[in-house]
Amino acid sequence: LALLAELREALDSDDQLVLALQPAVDLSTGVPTGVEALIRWHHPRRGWLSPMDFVRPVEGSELLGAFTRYVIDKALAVAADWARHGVDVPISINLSARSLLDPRLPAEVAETLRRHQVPPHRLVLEITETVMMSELEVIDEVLAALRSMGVQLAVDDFGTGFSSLTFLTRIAVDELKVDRSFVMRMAESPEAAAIVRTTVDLGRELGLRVVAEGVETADQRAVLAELGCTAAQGYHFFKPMPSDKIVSVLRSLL
Ligand code: G
Ligand code: G
Ligand code: MN
Ligand code: NA
Repeated sequence: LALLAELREALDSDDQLVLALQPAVDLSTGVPTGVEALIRWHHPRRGWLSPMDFVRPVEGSELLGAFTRYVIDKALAVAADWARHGVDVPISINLSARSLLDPRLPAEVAETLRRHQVPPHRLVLEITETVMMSELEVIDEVLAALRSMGVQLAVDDFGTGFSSLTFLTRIAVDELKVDRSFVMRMAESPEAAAIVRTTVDLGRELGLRVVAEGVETADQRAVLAELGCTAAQGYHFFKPMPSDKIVSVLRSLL
């Protein structure tokens, strides 16, 4: 595939694949609780591409390992830069399911943390529920190894996995991210509101952070506060922004 050949070049060129950064904030104080890294590709001919345009093909290719290492390296470089500016919020990255099948991942993460001198707890790996539900032993082992290093785990798109919650008893996680589909419908749909409330309660009960995603309006923010949710992310607070903008934004909020 031409796209994959071009991506291989992009991974070498170092200036085409960039991270957009979106803070999540504490709903009562406005202080950032973390920042999510979202990859974008500045393609030499096609302009800006969204991860929707290329992550799928990468996941099915032999480039996945190199791509995952690239994202981890860039994100930890960003975290190291923040530390130099006295900013110490955690950075979250989105991991493809298949990258968790690689038993070398924990050692690669450990090496990258050391190289950038970033403490492991500053890194949050976002994983979708579907991944965590798969019974594959190697995924459990990879996640357990990462967590025992001190890296944090978040369940992304929580509530969209159409299945049991048993994975929460199998794999210790630190954070649940309420999928934006529930946040969007919360005001009209009692079901969506109940799911958000239940997730917030579950998080409190299990001692996990809960972050509501995709908050676009002040009304949604108010409903979340009523439901007891303490942290949120979305265009209402910040759109994903370039790495050269974020330090000043974070410093102004901390
Ligand atoms: O950033 P949003 O722009 O459109 O991201 C779309 C989707 O791509 C989301 O599901 C998000 O989790 C995913 N995504 C964003 N960045 C990365 C990345 O670095 N790696 C992987 N595997 N997925 C990503
Ligand atoms: O799957 P994941 O939750 O990682 O996807 C995050 C996606 O949501 C990214 O594409 C990001 O750009 C997008 N996003 C972030 N905030 C908002 C928001 O307030 N509204 C919408 N519609 N999308 C958002
Ligand atoms: Mn995410
Ligand atoms: Na999500």
